[in-house]
Amino acid sequence: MPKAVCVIKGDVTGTVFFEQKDNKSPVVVTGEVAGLKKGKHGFHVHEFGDNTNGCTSAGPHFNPKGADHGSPDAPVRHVGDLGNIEASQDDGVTKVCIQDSLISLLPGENSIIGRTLVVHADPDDMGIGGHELSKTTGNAGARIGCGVIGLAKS
Ligand SMILES: [Cu+2]
Ligand SMILES: [Zn+2]
Repeated sequence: MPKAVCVIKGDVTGTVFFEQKDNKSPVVVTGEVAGLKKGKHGFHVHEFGDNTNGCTSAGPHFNPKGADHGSPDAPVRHVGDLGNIEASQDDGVTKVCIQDSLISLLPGENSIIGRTLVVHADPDDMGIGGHELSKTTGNAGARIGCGVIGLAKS
């Protein structure tokens, strides 16, 4: 059973774990992010596992099909669109608990291994906010923490 892990660094910090039983099963994403402001924060897999210039070098949302940005449960979305995580208070610890059927830990077009997980300052509007950035980034604002997703011991 493939497993992966991501250590998030930046203005916020955290550790996020990924597990997938097999190629027909969703990826289960769990973990914690500390230091968020109260509210929703965009949570995405970005294309590159490159953090040489901080989270900026991770590039755009992971989008192998060239689709529009959307919510995780929408028929049209980027593979990397995992929606939001929500902090219930300022500067607390926010639990991550997501299941996603599009991302994969196995080799193939949708594999997220070696790419970057990014946490944003603002809510992801799921592509429907009417902002000029809604269809590309969900207008989620600055990248306040990120880390490369790597294989973990299974
Ligand atoms: Cu993002
Ligand atoms: Zn997206």
